[in-house]
Amino acid sequence: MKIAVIAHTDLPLALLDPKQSGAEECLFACEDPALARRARRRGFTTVTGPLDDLRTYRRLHISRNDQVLVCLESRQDQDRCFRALFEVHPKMAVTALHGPRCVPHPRWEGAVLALPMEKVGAAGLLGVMEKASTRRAVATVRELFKGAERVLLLVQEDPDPDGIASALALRTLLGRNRLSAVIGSFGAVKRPENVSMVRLLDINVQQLRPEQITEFDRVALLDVQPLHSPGIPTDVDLVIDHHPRRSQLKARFRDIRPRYGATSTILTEYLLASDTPISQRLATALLYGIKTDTQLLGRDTTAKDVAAFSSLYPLVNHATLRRIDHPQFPRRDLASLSHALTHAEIVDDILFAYLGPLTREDVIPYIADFCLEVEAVEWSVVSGLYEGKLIISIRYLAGARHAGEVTRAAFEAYGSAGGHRAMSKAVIPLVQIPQDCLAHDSWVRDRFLVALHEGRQTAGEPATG
Ligand SMILES: [Mn+2]
Repeated sequence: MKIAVIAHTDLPLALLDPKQSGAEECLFACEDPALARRARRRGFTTVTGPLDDLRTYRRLHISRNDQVLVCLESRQDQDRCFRALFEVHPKMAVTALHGPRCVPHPRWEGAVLALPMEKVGAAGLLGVMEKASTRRAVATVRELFKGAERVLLLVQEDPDPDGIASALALRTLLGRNRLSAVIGSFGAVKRPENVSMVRLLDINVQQLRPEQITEFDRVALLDVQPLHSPGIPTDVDLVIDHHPRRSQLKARFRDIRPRYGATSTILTEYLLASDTPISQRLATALLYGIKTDTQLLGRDTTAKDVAAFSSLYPLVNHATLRRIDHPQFPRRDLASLSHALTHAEIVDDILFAYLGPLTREDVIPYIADFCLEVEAVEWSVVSGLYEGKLIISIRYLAGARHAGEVTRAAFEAYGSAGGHRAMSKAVIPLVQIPQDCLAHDSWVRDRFLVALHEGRQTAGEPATG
C-alpha cells in the first residue's frame, strides 16, 4: 500500500512519518519546490506540479489499493485538486484533512472522507497522554520492587493463562529472573491446555503453602484478589487485576480495571508504554492469556484488548500457540479411541461414542468435535470416564435445538449439566448413576434420546424414530 499526500503546507510532514507509516512508499505532491525538498528530506517521494493538472496525479503512479490524504487550506484548491485527481483515479480512497474554515464542499461527500483537524489532534493527544500515565505507573511499580531480594508473583489457585502471562510480564517489566521473582500459586496448574502452556513456554509456576508468603520481601497479586480463593493475602505490595475490586484489599500499588477483558491487556500496555522489549515467548503467553479470557476476543472484550492483541500478534510464535491450543493426544488413550470409533453408534443424525477410562479429560471434547465431522452427523455425544466421573461432551451442528437445554433435560438429575446452543457438557459422579445401569454407553444414549424426543414434542415438532 502506498500513501500519497497532496498539500500546500508543511503540516502533513509533521503528522506523517514515512518510516512509521507502514506504507511501502509515501508520496508527496505539491506546487512549491521548496516544500517538496523538505518532504524529500523527511523520506517522501515527491512530485511537483500544478494541483489542477492531470499529469501531476498520473506521475504519482497510485492505484485503487493506495490511500490519498489531501491537506489544502481553501475550498477552491480542494475543488481543483479533487476534480483532477478523480479524473485520473476515479475510485481512489481520499481523506481530506481540513481546518474549521475549509470543510470540503458537500458535492464530494460520497468520494471524500472529511477529517477535521481537531479530531486528529485529540485522538493522538489522548493516546500520548495515556501512554504518559502508563509510563508513570510503570516507574512507580519498578520503584516499589527495587532492592527486594525475593519477589512473589502470586496468581490464582488454579493458575490460568491470563494470570501466568501477567506474572511473566511483570517479571520482565521488573527486569528479574525466575529466582528473584517467583511465579507462585496455592494450587497446581491443572487444565491440560494450561499444562502445555507452561511446558511449551518453559514457565515455572511454583506451588506454595500460604505460610510460605513470609519467605518473600514483596508480594504481587496478578489476575486475582483476596477472597477469590482462601489464603490469598489481603495486605500486599501490588495488585493488577481485571476483576471487580474487593474492599478487603490493601495494596501499596493497585491497578484494577474491571472493564478490561484480561489482565494481560493491562500488562501489555505497561510493556509497550515503557518500551520494554517483548520476547517471542512473552508475546505468545500474553496473547494466549487475552485469547482465553476473552474467548478469542468474543466475550467481555474492549477496544483495549483488541489493540493489545494486535500489537502482540506479529511477535507471537504461532506454531507454539497452536500446540498449546491443540494438546497432543496421549498415546495411552489411543486404544480407547480406536475402540470407541469402531463401536460408535449412529442413530439417525446422532453419533454416540464411549471412550471408557481415560488419562486426560480433554480427550472427550476433542473427540466430540472430531465426530461432528462425520458424514450426515448433526449431533455428537461422546462420553468417557475420568477421575471417578462420567463426562459427556455434546456437539450440535444445526440450529433449531439447544444442546445445553437437551443436555440439562437428560442429565441434570444426576450431576452438573448444561451449555450453549452448539456445545454442552455433563459431569456425573459414578455414584450418582442408577444401580440398574448395565453399561454407561447405552445409559447415556437412552437418556439423551429421551430428552431430545421429549423436547421435540414440546416444541411441536414431528418426532422422529
Ligand atoms: Mn483474567
